[in-house]
Amino acid sequence: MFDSLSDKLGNVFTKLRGKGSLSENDVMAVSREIRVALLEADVALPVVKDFIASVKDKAVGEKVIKGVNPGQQVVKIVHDELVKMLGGGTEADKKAQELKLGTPPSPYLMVGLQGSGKTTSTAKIAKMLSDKQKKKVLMASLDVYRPAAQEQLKILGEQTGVETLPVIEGQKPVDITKRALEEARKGGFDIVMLDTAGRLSIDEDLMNEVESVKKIAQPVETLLVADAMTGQDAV
Ligand SMILES: Nc1nc2c(ncn2[C@@H]2O[C@H](COP(=O)(O)OP(=O)(O)OP(=O)(O)O)[C@@H](O)[C@H]2O)c(=O)[nH]1
Ligand SMILES: [Mg+2]
Repeated sequence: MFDSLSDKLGNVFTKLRGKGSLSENDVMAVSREIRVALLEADVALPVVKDFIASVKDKAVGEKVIKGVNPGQQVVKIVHDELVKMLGGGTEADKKAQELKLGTPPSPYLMVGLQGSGKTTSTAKIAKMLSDKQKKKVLMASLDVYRPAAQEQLKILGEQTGVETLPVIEGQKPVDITKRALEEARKGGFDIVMLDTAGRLSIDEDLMNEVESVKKIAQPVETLLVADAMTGQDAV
């Protein structure tokens, strides 16, 4: 997906670079091509519209068109806008993206479709929190359905050096949640990460279960894990 997007944008830019001067029509034509490239890469329409509008805004200005090297300048404008769109963001944006930390132990609930990467992401985030932010993290698997799911988290815990809640065979997700919160309190943990079983929104029993877990855990963060290749269907 990214390969085809960068190929297409590359072609647009190669054409531009050769141009000594640039008319408003050139900018329009370029905008159209970028628009198609982004839409084909499954970027949401409102995002594309905003993006094109702000590129056009900056590129059509007198300074660019009459400048020494307009083609290059437009390439730079597109580049800067792409960086901004992909999360450069302001300080306030970055602040908003940071994970919340309530009064310890803060419960984090990991949810998402089957096989979307919940367990892997649980371990990755736990490792980041413990290595970079020096937090004491406890991971607990609530996946009592898929064979070896709890074992999977335990192994990831050993690999990352993050503690996992000892597995008690036959315990239900709601009870595991209570035990995880209790252990986290007793053990002085900052964060307790609850890795749920994968589910489909049409599976009513499992949806009710995650609802009860949520009620008990009162998570400060509920993180939806989605496969990036799903595209906009994920939303
Ligand atoms: N390429 C790639 N593979 C990933 C990534 N995250 C997870 N995987 C793989 O995707 C598969 C499923 O990952 P899990 O973390 O077990 O997914 P899950 O959502 O916990 O799965 P269930 O608990 O069965 O619903 C595994 O083979 C992982 O190695 C990722 O970021 N990139
Ligand atoms: Mg899992």
